[in-house]
Amino acid sequence: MKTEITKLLGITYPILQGGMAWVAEYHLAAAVSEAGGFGIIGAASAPPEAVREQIRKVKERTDRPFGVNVMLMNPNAPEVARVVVEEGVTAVTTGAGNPAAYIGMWKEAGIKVIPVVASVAMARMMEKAGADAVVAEGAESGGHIGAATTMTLVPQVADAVNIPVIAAGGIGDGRGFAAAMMLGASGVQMGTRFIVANESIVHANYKERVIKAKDIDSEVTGRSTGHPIRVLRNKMTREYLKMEAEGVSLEELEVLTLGSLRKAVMDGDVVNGSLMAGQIAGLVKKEQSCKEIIEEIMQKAGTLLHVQS
Ligand code: TUI
Repeated sequence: MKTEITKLLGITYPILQGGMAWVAEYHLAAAVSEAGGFGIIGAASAPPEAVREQIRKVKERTDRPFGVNVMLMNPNAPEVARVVVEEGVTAVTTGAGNPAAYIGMWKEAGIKVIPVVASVAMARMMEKAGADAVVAEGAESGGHIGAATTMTLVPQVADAVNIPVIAAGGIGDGRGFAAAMMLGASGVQMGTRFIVANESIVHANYKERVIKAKDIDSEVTGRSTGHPIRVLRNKMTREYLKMEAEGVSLEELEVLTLGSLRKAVMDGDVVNGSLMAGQIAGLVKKEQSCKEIIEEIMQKAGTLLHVQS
């Protein structure tokens, strides 16, 4: 399938893998790119030299295009932004902030820039700043989220900008992919479905929680602190939401969540860990290779979109 996104990135299928903190490391990113999608290393709060190492490891595993997600709330973001230029990747996606300060530098280095946005205003601003495409991410997503849903955000962003739009949030199969294209997207980004990929290094306990999750098993913590994060419900979220409702200080809430994503991903602590996942977790039923996931989605989407046209 050829779209503006496959052309922009030089990939076979317009499926990007979300730059998930701790989860999106080199094994997963390389497997997604090898399967014809666009693998992304999630730099999250990793030190710049660790990001460099991750980039080199992907290059050892695949000659296909891949990218890095720069999480802008990371105090190291300026150094990570430079590492990406020094190492050279096909594209950078950004999250949780405004990447305007880095766009010129990345573009000069020939890197495509694809900010993740959660509003029409931000999408317009990014187009003006020189972005090559945007990911319009709805609040069905896991992790740090905006307010609008994918169904409402994607068509409004598609109408507002002239650069290609990638839909994210709530997409987990060929039906979601086809729906996103109907809303005006030229590609999709998926996170939750790739958490359970064979090649994902996420602890088996976390994968099992995603696979067993039902439609309404996620919660949003941190709405009152300005950092809304979607996670699967557990002891940690119950305590967090209770403390949040009691008006506990941001500092105390941070103590509860500090290192909690690492605990979930690496140690498999599904009780006290932060199990970031999107609302589509209810649809994710089994562990498969990235190749199986991508080919299954493209086959179903191909049938649906063909019938449409
Ligand atoms: O970035 C994400 N999702 C994330 S980042 C993350 S790591 C983290 N861990 C603990 C606390 C906070 C973050 C986990 N999940 N998605 C992309 C995204 N970006 N969603 C929403 C936004 C966004 C929000 C505000 C983009 C731009 C923006 O603009 C604000 C501004 O500066 O104008």
